Amino acid sequence: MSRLLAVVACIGALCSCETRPAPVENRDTSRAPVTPQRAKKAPEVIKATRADPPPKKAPAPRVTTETLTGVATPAPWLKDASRVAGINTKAGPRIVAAGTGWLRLFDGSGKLIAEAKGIGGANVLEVFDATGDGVDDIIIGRGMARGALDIQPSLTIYQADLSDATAQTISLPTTQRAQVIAVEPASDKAGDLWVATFDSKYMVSMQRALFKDGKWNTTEITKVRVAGDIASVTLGGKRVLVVARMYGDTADADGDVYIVGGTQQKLPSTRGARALVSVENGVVMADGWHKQYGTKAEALLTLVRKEGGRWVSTRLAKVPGRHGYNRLRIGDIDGDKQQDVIAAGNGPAVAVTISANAEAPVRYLSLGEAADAYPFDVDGDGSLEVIIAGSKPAIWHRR
Ligand SMILES: [Ca+2]
Ligand SMILES: [Ca+2]
Repeated sequence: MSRLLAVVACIGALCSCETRPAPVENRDTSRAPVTPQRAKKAPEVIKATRADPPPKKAPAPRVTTETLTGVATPAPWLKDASRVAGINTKAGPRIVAAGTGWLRLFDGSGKLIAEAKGIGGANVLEVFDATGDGVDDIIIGRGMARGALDIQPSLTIYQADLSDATAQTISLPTTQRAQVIAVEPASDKAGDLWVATFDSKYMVSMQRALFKDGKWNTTEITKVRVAGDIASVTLGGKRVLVVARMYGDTADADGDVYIVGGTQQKLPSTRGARALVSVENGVVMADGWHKQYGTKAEALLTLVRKEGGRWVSTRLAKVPGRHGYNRLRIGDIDGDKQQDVIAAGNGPAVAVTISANAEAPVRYLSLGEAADAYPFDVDGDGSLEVIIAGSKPAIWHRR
């Protein structure tokens, strides 16, 4: 109201002093139509101070395709988790979540079942039988995080009770950059893993970890510059290690995807990839990355399979408005008997049907930023839900 009074007072003052010289800030004083100019402005000001409600804006057209598919039930108990997974135990399905300094097991309702402490941020969280007793294990890789910068990377294998007494630790090399990138089974028998971990700022060390005589031993296979992910792929009955790179050997070179060892056979990709996940005879990759991610990067999801001795690439989706995913999982989340790829790490979690025939629609599973998304039958009814970590943690259910 004081502003209205000031405006009215000002207008009144202008009317009473038409002959007053133009203000000094007006450069062309000789031609400055001081009064008409001000008078022209005045009605606008008065109109704006009326009590009338502002004209209603037409609703903005909904151009986004980010329509939630299914129901994302909020799971506030997953707050601060950066990695999530699921494990079937004798007591039922359990949700596994990891954050900086902690690893927790929940039932489907969010009740805390068990907790283990650990040092550092959660880089990697996987569930498979690493030790060969026929029971799934929880494998967690930890590295530096806010408040834990000066630490060594670690890889720990827990049983589902999360007890330290039964946990196994795989020693990782001392490094300048404590960050575990990925862990994958290296063969069909347990106690044999591939582990990718940063060795220095840009170099990644590929390790083979073997469990023998009650302990884990690691051997370095090779070093790879800026690897983003690895996958363990079975081709013709033999398991091979595939590595994805976001950059090439020089600062300006594009990344690539190739089989480690032998002739380093390349898989087709668009400028390398940030994430990989194994499928039958190949991988799904998150490619399209570019260091100028604001303008040149594309968030692609691409199926690359070996067929008749050659690599065949099929684009599954290009997600609008995103620059690339770094977490991929596989599962048939809609029950149509076709596997879906679930991607996270850049905006909401999305799912796309894996079809070798055509691009498929992108389906949004969450709101907010999804740091991780893991398909798992949380309630044990035979259909998959998706556990989502991030700014709006949730359990996605299909409708
Ligand atoms: Ca499906
Ligand atoms: Ca279910």
